[in-house]
Amino acid sequence: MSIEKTDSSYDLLYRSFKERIAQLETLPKMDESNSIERAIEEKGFSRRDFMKWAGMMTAVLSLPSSFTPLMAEAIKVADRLPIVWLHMAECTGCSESLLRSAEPTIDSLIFDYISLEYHETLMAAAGWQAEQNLEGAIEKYKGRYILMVEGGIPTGNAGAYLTIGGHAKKGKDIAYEASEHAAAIFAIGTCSAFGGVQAAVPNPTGAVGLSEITHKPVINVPGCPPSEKNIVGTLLHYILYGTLPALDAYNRPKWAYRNRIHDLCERRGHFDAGEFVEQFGDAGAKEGYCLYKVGCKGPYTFNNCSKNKFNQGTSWPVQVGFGCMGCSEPDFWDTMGVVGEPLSEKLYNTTFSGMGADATADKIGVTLLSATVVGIAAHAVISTIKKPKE
Ligand code: FSX
Ligand code: SF4
Ligand code: F3S
Repeated sequence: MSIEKTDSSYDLLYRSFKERIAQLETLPKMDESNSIERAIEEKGFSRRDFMKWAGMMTAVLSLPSSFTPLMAEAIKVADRLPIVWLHMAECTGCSESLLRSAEPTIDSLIFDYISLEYHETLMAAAGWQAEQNLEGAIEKYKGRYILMVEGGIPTGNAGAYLTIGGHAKKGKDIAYEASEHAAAIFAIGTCSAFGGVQAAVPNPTGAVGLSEITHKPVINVPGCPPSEKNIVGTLLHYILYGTLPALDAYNRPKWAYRNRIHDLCERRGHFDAGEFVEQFGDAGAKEGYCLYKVGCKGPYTFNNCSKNKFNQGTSWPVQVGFGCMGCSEPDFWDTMGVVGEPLSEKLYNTTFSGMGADATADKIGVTLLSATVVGIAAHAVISTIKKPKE
């Protein structure tokens, strides 16, 4: 059940955000020579661009537009929070999704601006020095730093499949130790949230998600990769609220993952009308018809891709005509069936463990899921009968 916020509850929220920002402002800046205004100017953005971005992030976090100035204030204090960003077993696509755009974006600029005390892709240090930096950051900012982890964590062979640095420390031990003293923990990407591609059957390295390594609460920000808005939004949410966001059954923030891809899809009208792409490149594809029959897993996937999009907000999988692969769902490599084929055809003789893929992210149940899949498949079949191919 969703609770409508009243004007007075927004007033209260506004005041509590203001207090939280004021509190963070009392903390020392990590780098006195840096400021968000300067970073914006240096990258050629105007104040107007920045406020537009703040407005967009306000909407992403489902707050009213009157909160936009507060959002701009919140990002200014982001450099007071030290961040430790660890890499485990993965492709680094999560960092890359934020950093490697054709032109600098405000999101990538925020990534430069926040205080990344330790980030293996970005830092100059290597080997012994890198290890020392990590230990130093953990010690110095004990209980204050935000831990962001990218990648699945191998546990097989006592964790020996992932050893890092001069002391050959195991990834699982590094992740555990860093989690122990963190103020908040975010698992960035499907690998860190649920194990990801390296955890796919037969999972030779015994890779698991971060939440299986630490006993502390982990906020999962899945996607392979997740959108930069969901990464930056998770940080902004923490800055503003100072608490964990409302989470779904898989510890994903509801503000980002409460809706199904299918329900926010621009091709949904075609699904309902029974207009499907039957084969990549056919006449239906040119008309922008629904991609269900060519393997779109949007009906079983929770994410906000159609709203945020990727590559500077230019596009997302369904828009380019490929469909959703279900990349923000646990074990999607195993449970979402063959890429390019509808899931329904595979469901009846497989054990589907992809819970959470039903009408709401809170309802878990294979039975419910099966009913949905059967319903969707039946709709696709009936639509074909009703609409004979031209
Ligand atoms: Fe995994 Fe991130 Fe996919 Fe890659 O590092 S979520 S393989 S995009 O990059 O962890
Ligand atoms: Fe969109 Fe895929 Fe749903 Fe079709 S099946 S409406 S393309 S999400
Ligand atoms: Fe992933 Fe599907 Fe979005 S494949 S990027 S959740 S559209």
